Amino acid sequence: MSFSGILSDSDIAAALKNCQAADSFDYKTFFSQTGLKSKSADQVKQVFEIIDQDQSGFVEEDELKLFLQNFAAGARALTDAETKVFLAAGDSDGDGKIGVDEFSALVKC
Ligand SMILES: [Ca+2]
Repeated sequence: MSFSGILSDSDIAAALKNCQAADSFDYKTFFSQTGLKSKSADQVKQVFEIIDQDQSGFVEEDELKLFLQNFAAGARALTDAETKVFLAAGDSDGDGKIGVDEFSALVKC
């Protein structure tokens, strides 16, 4: 598991279970339940680097859509509506993608 040493498997499982239904994903709840919210800046950065699958330095909309699959391979994709809300929440400079600073701020909000 790519998040081993950062997040606990049981916290991840509980957070994923809570957003199994389409359009039930809430990033604040998810960051809180996975324990990510209380992690150090370095650990949040490590998580960002996993989510940024093509290592472009940004999490783009297509990567955000598959956000949950970083936590469990069998997790669902986010719906278009969830992806848009998530992106809008994180993209504070309006460039259409989420940088590491934006991600860190979003996790802590
Ligand atoms: Ca990327």
